[in-house]
Amino acid sequence: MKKTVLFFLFMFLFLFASNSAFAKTYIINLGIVTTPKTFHYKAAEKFKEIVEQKSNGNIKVIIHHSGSVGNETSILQQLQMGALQAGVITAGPIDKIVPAIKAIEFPFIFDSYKKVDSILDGKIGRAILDEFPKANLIGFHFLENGFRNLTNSVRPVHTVKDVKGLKIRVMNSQLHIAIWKALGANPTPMPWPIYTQLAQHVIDGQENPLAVIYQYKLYEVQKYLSLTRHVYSALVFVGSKKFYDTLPTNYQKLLLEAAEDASIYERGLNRKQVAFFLDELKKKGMVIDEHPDIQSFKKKVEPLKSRFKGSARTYLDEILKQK
Ligand code: EAX
Repeated sequence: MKKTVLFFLFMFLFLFASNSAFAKTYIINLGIVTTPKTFHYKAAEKFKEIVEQKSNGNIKVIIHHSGSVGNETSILQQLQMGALQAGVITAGPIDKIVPAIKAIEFPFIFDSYKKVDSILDGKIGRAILDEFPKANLIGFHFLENGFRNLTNSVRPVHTVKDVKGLKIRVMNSQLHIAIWKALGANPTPMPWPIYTQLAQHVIDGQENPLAVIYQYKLYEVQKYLSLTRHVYSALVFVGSKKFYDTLPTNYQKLLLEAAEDASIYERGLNRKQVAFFLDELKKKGMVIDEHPDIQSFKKKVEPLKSRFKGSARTYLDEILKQK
């Protein structure tokens, strides 16, 4: 009799322990480098809300913001090792480990949100996200930082000639360094944030979407803004493959869907406010060139295409073909 009870007890514990989907709880440490004011954070917050609700609290998401767990390059490394489980990361610094993503970072290839969405949510976007596992990462979904614009504290920039010699902070990416070299600047890669370096004139300028320029009060230290919209800056919901592979499939699916919903939500929110940020930056007294001579910029970066190899080249060619 005793033996039977023990047997059932053992079987129960065995089943309970092996059926992790119904017993086990998980923690997702999610890293971002920006503050709670930003769209990166709003997306992370939405993701947390959806994941915790749909998993009945069995998956808990902890958001580490403002670079408290390191810069974007470091977050990516921690995701590869499994020390962090998720992040909302700018495409720029991802290109070192997922080179295919360079295709969407090429200057002046997007002129509308319609094209952005059709590429990023279409076949090419999918193909790029599918290359993340090779780097021990999961590419959950694309969301949005926005079109990047140039600011500086030295002079108004209307044509590419005005860029000459400006010391511009760029993201940690060979492509972004190459772009600004081609434009005639003196590019310096630095991790975000960079307010102090701008205030102390270690650098003359930087480039980011209007939301970031406003939320980080860069108008206090940058007089000139040119609406160059030179690069569409995507963000990516990135996961740790090491962690993801330990999850039961229903939870893997849940994370994918939550990242998608949070991304769509964030893009809508972000796009609605672009005009507001431009207005605010005007009110703050920035000198704004709303129609810089984009053709002069385009000509300088065109030759960079020839440096693109492999899938980055294939995807870039396809993007250029699409209207
Ligand atoms: O996600 O480093 C950067 O310039 C990024 O655009 C951003 O502000 C951080």
